[in-house]
Amino acid sequence: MSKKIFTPTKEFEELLPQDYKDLVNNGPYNAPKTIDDLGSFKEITEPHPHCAGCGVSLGIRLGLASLPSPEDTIIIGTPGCSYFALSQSALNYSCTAFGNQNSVASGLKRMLSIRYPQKNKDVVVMVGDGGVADIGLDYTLHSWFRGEKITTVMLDNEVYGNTGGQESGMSPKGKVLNMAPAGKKFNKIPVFEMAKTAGCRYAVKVTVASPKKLGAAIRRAVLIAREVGPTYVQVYTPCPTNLKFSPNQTIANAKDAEKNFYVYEEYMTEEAGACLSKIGELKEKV
Ligand SMILES: Cc1ncc(C[n+]2csc(CCOP(=O)(O)OP(=O)(O)O)c2C)c(N)n1
Ligand SMILES: [Mg+2]
Repeated sequence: MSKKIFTPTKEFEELLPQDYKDLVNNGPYNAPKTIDDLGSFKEITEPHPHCAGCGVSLGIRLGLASLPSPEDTIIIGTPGCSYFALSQSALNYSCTAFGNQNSVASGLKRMLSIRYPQKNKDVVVMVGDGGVADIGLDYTLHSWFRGEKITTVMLDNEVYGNTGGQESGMSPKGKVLNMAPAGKKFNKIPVFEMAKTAGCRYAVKVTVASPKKLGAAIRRAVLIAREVGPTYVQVYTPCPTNLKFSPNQTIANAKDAEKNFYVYEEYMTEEAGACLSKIGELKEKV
């Protein structure tokens, strides 16, 4: 997509809402931004109806601000809380039936590679933990086995947030939730470890309490997916509503998690590392 597509004709310029004008004049399209630029440009995300202190919406905001080429990115989602922010963002977005996001993303990526062989068209799956670890697990794993050049981002709030609090495969063992009163019977599914063995060339585990690390992870994951193969970013995005903590404790909660069960981890294959070195992406330590 070139900037021409959303630049209004002179006659309509004054009629457009200020938000739109800001996006055209000071948005991230064709002028990539990073986490460091937040606050100085018009972001892709719009006001959305997420709960106060929502970790998922923070993860989305930081993630979208880190895309290397938002104008050439398509986000693939699936039902869940993330839908509400992503569907109102100024990006190409498509919501799939629950769970089949990585199949849709695979087909789309292949089609775009044929249609635009000279261009980078980034396909990024951005969905909840239930979407990846439960109903979509087989589709997700198979897209990794097949080596599809897509990025998968899991927004892990450890619950089915959108449907009122059922347990997810990513809920911790013993967790009591609104609709899991007896407590979860088994451990968090090790999707991060599975990503490595299933063929992801790059995988990161990070929380919303480390925006720079999160931003670098998304950027690197997208760049590696372009050149090398599937990539995975698992983001801890705690949910005050369902995990029952005060909305002003989201970052503190995530910081705490970083010290015990959500320790930052970055994995990359040799080929992925070589790809990042070649484009100068490994210079900055994160
Ligand atoms: C095929 C199908 N099954 C079930 C649902 C109902 N459903 C919508 S969102 C959701 C849970 C989403 O949980 P998660 O992926 O963790 O996202 P969150 O809402 O927590 O961000 C479920 C079960 C659906 N929409 N479609
Ligand atoms: Mg969830």
